[in-house]
Amino acid sequence: MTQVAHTPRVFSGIKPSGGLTLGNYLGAIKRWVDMQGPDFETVYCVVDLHAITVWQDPAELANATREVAAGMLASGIDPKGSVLFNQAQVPAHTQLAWIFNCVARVGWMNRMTQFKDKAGKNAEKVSLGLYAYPALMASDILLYHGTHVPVGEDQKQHVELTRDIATKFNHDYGVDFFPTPEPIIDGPATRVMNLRDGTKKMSKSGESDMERINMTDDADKIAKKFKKARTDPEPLPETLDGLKDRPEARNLVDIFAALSDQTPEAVIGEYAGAGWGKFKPALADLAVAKLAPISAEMARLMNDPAEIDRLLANGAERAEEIAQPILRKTYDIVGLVSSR
Ligand code: AQP
Repeated sequence: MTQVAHTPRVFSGIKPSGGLTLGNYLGAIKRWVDMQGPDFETVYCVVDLHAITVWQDPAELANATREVAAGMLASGIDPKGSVLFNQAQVPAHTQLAWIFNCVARVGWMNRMTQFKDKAGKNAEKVSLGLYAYPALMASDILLYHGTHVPVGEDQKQHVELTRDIATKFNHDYGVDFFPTPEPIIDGPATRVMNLRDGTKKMSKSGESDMERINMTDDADKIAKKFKKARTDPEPLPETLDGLKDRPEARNLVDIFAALSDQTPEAVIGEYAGAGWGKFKPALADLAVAKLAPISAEMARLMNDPAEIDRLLANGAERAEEIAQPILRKTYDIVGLVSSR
């Protein structure tokens, strides 16, 4: 049995576990926008079922789901060219996830560093869903026979697990059905770090609002957060090598590079020898120039939630058209009788 033949297909998603951050934008959405076009079919998902692996207030979850969709649209995801939807509206994700729960091994899950980080000392008390989440993520990707998965560095291990699940499924059932997708992790901002601690990544759900730039922050907030961002007393070096062991400084240079579509080397070339008093305001101005039009468009879209819901429903229908034949074939392969 051969793999379903199709144009290379991109799949990626974002959890509506809070508002979007600059990390989500630079590490994911901005790159998703760039991948739209003739080379790929692009499928982008608000992965709401992943969000509930930790407690979410229902009203806030519904709002965040629409806001993440609005952020994607405002950043340039084209709902006609790309398939844009929320995961809960396509039940095939959870149907395939169950099969993958039965393919993945407990030992594989135990190696997932994100689970260890999130569960911490509380591993006995977190939800079973948080533990099984990588199998649902494998289902998200493989349900569309996704071949390319643009993600931030933090998701690399989960895409590798997806490859292991695809390989084991194909091997166990003696088929060549699921592709082994490639993680696409490129550009200067694959791991945007926390503004108060350059060794931790910037997260939606981090403790302090000062540690992240939210896509909805206004110009004053952005300027204040960059001004207060932790750095060291040294000016910017002459070469990128000089940023080794200076994680906070490196992070700000990488953010500048990603926002201005330059390499970090080019940024250092321009700002060699500059102090933070010069670099931080320039970075804040750049961030405001890039983010202000997006947040204005997000606000406009959020004024008409019915329109967002209509777009998500339309995307879900298109997603289902791709997903259903793949799920049906998977049932056949596994021997699950599906006679209606
Ligand atoms: N700091 C980051 N730098 C680069 N990329 C990032 N991504 C997230 N944070 C950064 C990328 O954004 C995509 C969506 O991620 P997600 O929201 O589904 O999950 P996450 O990585 O767990 O994001 P958060 O913000 O850290 O959420 P919480 O705090 O709720 O766990 C992915 O491609 C991710 O790599």
